[in-house]
Amino acid sequence: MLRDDLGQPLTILREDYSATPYWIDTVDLTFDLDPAKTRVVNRMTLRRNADVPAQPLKLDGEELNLARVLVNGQSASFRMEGKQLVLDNLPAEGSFDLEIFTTCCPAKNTKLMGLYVSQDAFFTQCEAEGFRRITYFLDRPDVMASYTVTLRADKARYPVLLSNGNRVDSGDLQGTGNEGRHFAKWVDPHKKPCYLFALVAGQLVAREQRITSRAGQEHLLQVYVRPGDLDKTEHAMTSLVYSVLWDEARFGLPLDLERFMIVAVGDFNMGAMENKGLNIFNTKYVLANPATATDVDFANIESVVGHEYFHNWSGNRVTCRDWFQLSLKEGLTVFRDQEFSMDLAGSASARAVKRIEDVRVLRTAQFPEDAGPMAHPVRPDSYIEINNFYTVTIYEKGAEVVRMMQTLVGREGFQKGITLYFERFDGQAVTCDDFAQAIADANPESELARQLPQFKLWYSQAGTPRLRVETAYDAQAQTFSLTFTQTVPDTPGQSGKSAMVVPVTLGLLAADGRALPLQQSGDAVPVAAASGTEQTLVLTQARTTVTYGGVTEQPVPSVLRQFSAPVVLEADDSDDQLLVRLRHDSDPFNRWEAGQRLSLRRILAGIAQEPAAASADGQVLLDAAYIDALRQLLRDATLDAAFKELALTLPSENYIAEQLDVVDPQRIHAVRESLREQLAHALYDDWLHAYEAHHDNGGYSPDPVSSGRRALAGLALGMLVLAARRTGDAVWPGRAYQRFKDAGNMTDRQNALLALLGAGHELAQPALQRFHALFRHEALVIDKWFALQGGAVDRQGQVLPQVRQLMKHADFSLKNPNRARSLIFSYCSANPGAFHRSDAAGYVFWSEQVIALDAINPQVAARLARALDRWKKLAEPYRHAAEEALRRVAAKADLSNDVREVISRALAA
Ligand code: B3K
Ligand code: ZN
Repeated sequence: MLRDDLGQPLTILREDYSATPYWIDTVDLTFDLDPAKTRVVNRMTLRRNADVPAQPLKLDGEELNLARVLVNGQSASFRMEGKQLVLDNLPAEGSFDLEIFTTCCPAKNTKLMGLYVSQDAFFTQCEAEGFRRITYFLDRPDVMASYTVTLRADKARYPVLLSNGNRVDSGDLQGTGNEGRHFAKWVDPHKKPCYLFALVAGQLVAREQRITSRAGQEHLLQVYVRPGDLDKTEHAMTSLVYSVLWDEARFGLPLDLERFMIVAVGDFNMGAMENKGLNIFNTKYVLANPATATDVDFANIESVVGHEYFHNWSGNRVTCRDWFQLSLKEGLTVFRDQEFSMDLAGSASARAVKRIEDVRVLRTAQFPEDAGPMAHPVRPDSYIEINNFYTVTIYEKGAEVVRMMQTLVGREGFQKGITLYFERFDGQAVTCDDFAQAIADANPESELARQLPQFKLWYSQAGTPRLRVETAYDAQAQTFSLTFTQTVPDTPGQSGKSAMVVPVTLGLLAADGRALPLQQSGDAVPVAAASGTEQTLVLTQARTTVTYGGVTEQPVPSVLRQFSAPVVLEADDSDDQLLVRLRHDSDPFNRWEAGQRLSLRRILAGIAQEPAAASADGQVLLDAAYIDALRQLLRDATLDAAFKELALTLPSENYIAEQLDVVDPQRIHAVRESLREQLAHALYDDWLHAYEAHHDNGGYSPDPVSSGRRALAGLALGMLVLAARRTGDAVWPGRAYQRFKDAGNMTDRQNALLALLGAGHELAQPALQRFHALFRHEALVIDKWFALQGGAVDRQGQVLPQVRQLMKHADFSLKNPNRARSLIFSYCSANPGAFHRSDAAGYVFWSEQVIALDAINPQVAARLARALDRWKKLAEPYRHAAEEALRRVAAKADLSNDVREVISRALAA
């Protein structure tokens, strides 16, 4: 077991939760901002929590220099217990004042937690436990206080001084020693946990917009950026305005502040942070114009702006009792931002595209996590470093759990549940159980209410359930039955699991694609929702059979429509059945899924072939039926381009790897590439047609229709350039290069460059050079430039040497998380064909970078450490080499807890 300096176990257990021994009612902070030595005076009023036995006050602190402690104005004695500041003999009755004087050094704060400097401005990041790096405090989310904050700093260097809430005073400082200095005083009208505290100070400019809510309330919205970036703030502001309107319209949740600010910062550990009234964002999720940002960037900005804004209710007004409940706010808020983007997308097809994209993330990132050494329940039972648990399980699987609740109670019922949840818990710090109970209580007649204890297994059981479906058609009796068998796999620390509540939306198709009516016969399986031709069954048993009567012909089942539950569906659909669904399924998600299954089947067959039997590059023979179906889809004038692009994109290498017990990443890469190349040739005329029909997009707009057209044109161009590899044709590479040069927006430009890179064409190099020259002053575009190279298709093992070379580039820095991610993560985590080298050099590189990053920024290092999570599944020689690399990192003496936890779990599992 891992222990701290005092010999205490490092593992924090959910079952050890106990209420806080003290409440902090008010906090008055004064900052004298100086990069080298910032002085913080923290004046608090506290009182004992009468519900728990009297005990000393233990305040958390980290990397602080403590100068003085006063209790009720008198200097007080204190002691240190490890990192905690301990005060005994505090007044037993009533409130008392506590003043703490500390200093810290923001300039040296490379962890980017607490108060730090980025490009000569001050920023904070407190979630989860960064506030203790600013002052001594009860750093836990269930302690909520009213904050007053005074910022004092040099006026010329830090003209803008921001904190949460409303600015109540500002001006120049008087007196000797204060020449050229000014101050601003902020009061936050809402109580909050300290993880939502924020301050910003620096040279910033703002785009502003005033809006009036439905209730007639006026609000000022501001997006702060560095001077020179204002021309990239329009989309973020528009997204913010839509977010405010949407939350009020869909959930009746209004903005509760006069002023709502977003500030962009170039050095940031994650995407963004929902500090009350003062959201701090990675520049990547704020700055965009058509020349610098892709459609994906525009869509991400909309989601992240929405996400952080929605936290204002789901997270800030009602927060988490403890960090084990993280998904209470994150799962719910991801669900809300997904719904927001879908509602904005408009058409049914655009909604489905968003759903497919979300499921793709879940299956390529969360399913592997749930099957690996870091698997944990949506509500974990233990952790060493909470920052390691901001995971796809907490976020994306957590969102699926909320989505299943909505499916079980219906959209209106869910709305009622949300209203009850906020009524019941406003201003409190609560648990996942509280949330589920509120949704159920608002819908007492629902399947959710009936099955609530079992439903909550989604919070406690880790691992992705597998749902097997077997079907039988009785032509004489005209019945069709489906038998579902459910198993939940063992995960580290959890075995022998129970059956879960699984909502399964399904329909039956005739061979010509007609939807068949659904009438259950025999013992009925509960249904959460039904139309004549679609039902949502609620499975609760390890084995369930449902039988439909009056089925006059052998049907094609379409099961798990809209991906109604986060499970692995195992079905033995024939190719013919999948082809019917690919042509006709009325559910776009399952239509797409049918295509993915057909492709996956061919890829897996290619992988299973003896390498010698297949041609050298893992050639898979493609059948005419499959090719024809894809051709029809590509030519179908009734389908949206965005959907076609998704349907014609092969499953990712990571997703393919998940289907296999033993993974040979090179083989997966070779077979997938071979299939891609064959599709490029077999559908050549169709790609040509698609490109011609979609490549001219007129003026730029990031809406779903035009971005879909660009996506399809990009895919088609990639295929045409790829086809030229074998034919030696110079026309398409030349056209791609030309398009790269002339592109009117970043999406088209990057797609053209990717087409050249994907085909390994010699024009990729001059294009990359030109790209750098054009955008050398745009940090976010330079990130793309690094990412394109770290993620490039590896044809001669050239990618790793190139990555090593790029680390020496003047623009590279390990200290900037975006830059580190753009090059190193793109290579180690997103380029399996280049990373898994038989000479182990990729893993050696990984271990070096994990160690180097850990000394700078443990949170970022721990993310990179996860690139080898699934090493046990690797075939030799990869497996052995990966283990060695993990052991090399583990052997390092002074690893952070962050990296130690990830590596030791990987080696233990
Ligand atoms: N709540 C923050 C994430 C904080 C991560 C701390 N390591 C952003 C978000 O989920 O909205
Ligand atoms: Zn969040």
